[in-house]
Amino acid sequence: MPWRYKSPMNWSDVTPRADFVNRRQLIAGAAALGLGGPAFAKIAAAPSKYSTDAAPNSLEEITGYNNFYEFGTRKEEPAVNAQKLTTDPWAIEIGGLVERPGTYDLADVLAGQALEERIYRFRCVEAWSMVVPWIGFELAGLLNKVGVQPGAKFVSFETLMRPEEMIWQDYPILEWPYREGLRIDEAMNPLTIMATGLYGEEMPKQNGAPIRLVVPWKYGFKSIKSVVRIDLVAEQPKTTWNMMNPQEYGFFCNVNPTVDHPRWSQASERRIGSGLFAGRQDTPMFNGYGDEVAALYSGQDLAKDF
Ligand SMILES: Nc1nc2c(c(=O)[nH]1)N[C@H]1C(S)=C(S)[C@@H](COP(=O)(O)O)O[C@H]1N2
Ligand SMILES: [Mo]
Repeated sequence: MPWRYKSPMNWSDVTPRADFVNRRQLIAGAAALGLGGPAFAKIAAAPSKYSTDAAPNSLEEITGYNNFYEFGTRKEEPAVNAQKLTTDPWAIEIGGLVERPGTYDLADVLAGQALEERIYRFRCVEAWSMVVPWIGFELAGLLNKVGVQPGAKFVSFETLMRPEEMIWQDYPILEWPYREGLRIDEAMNPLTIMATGLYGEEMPKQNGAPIRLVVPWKYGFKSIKSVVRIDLVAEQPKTTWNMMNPQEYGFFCNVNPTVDHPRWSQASERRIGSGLFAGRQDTPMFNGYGDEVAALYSGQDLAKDF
């Protein structure tokens, strides 16, 4: 655990939902009056029925305790090392079995997509969790824009490869670039978003600026950061952690308290931070999103397809 969490924080150090909501209203009000200076939010996003009522973690927690191996393996390293990353200009190459393949500038990727705030539970395979107020849009909107061909059964994603800025890409701690994948029905589920910000502001670099995937019913490592390539493919794509250790990390990686990691239990989780709801709690199936996603896996043995 990083130093930050060794000294207990005060209740006032976290951002309870009520304060957060007030802050958003303040921001909206300031924007309406034309007062929105650079210190205020740049992103307007609609609320969503998919958001949890759980209190979000503080901005400090979300941006200070990260997994982003391109910038180091210790939780406090990305906050420092990722500041080097150049995120403008940014483009995503979209290819494979699509009607309109091409290299899309970030502005083109965002064009026509409705940004929403999605306050999601986020559960890492390492058995810690947070609640994050993401800003993003449904991946389905982007896939429909580029046109999915009938033969496409999976979507694969890749992170930027840039060792000059991503200092750990010079070392073979993972097989670079970081890559992830989803089945097409998972990719099209309305819970699956491409996130461009959090807490009403642009995505912090350590959280995967300028655009990253968020799949809230799967372990956090599926939510690939700083995406530069998306391919629609017919076969199940290679994914980083599965390539690294297929015994420990499957392709699906659905949050499942009944299937333990070979080296630790997945039955419970440690909520990061020291807010009212911090501490250990039971992990729900599909991270609590079963109503939305359980049907995707009917007929599958999730102990085998872990
Ligand atoms: N490119 C890339 N994406 C990544 C990772 C990574 O190391 N590199 N780590 C994953 C893991 S293990 C987790 S838990 C989440 C962490 O996201 P957060 O730092 O925004 O909480 O990012 C995921 N996406
Ligand atoms: Mo993770």
